[in-house]
Amino acid sequence: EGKSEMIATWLKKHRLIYTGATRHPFILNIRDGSIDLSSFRRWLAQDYIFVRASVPFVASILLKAWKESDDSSDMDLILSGMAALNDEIAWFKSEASKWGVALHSVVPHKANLDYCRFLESVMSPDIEYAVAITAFWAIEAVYQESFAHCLEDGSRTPEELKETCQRWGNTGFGQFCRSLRNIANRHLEKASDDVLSKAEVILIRVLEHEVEFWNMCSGEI
Ligand code: HMH
Repeated sequence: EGKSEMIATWLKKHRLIYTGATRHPFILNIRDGSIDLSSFRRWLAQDYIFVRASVPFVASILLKAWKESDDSSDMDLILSGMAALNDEIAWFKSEASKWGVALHSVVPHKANLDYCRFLESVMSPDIEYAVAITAFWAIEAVYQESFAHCLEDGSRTPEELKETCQRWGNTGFGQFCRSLRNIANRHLEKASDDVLSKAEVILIRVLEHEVEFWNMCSGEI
């Protein structure tokens, strides 16, 4: 069994759910300009909560990299991801004030709570580095692919949403995701079959949570 490009193998195998997460109607509606601004505000408020929950998650991956990785450049990349979260939190605060969204009074919806609980489960010391870094890659890759799609030629993304799309759709973030994917592939290559099957399950869980997250933002609640 070839283990050299596990992520590519899994993306082929789970193409349908991957496309469901990266080409969700929420994103397609941004791209075609028909997005309901109340959906966008809901996304902004809920994602702020998710991004805050990502800080300890990424910290847990940093800790696993420090303990388990044979390559010190893994830590550098994960640290740059943490620094980006710091920027992102500041960006959410200023964006929220632009849109009149009161971040301190946001109540997390169920899909968000479920996703944050999932993040917390992956933080457990029992979860192997190869599994956790696969989850981290998938979480970031969905946003990168989704928002980059809103900036492609032919998209009709509203002017006031372009900055948001740039945050995750820019080429620097694309490179960050490719580096994460390379790290994940390198560790999966050395992983046991047991770890491999855990990583594949985690990948599918991430994609399902991403779809539920977009559904929540699109919904009328
Ligand atoms: C729900 N998934 C969700 N929010 C995000 N900000 C990202 C992924 C990317 O960090």
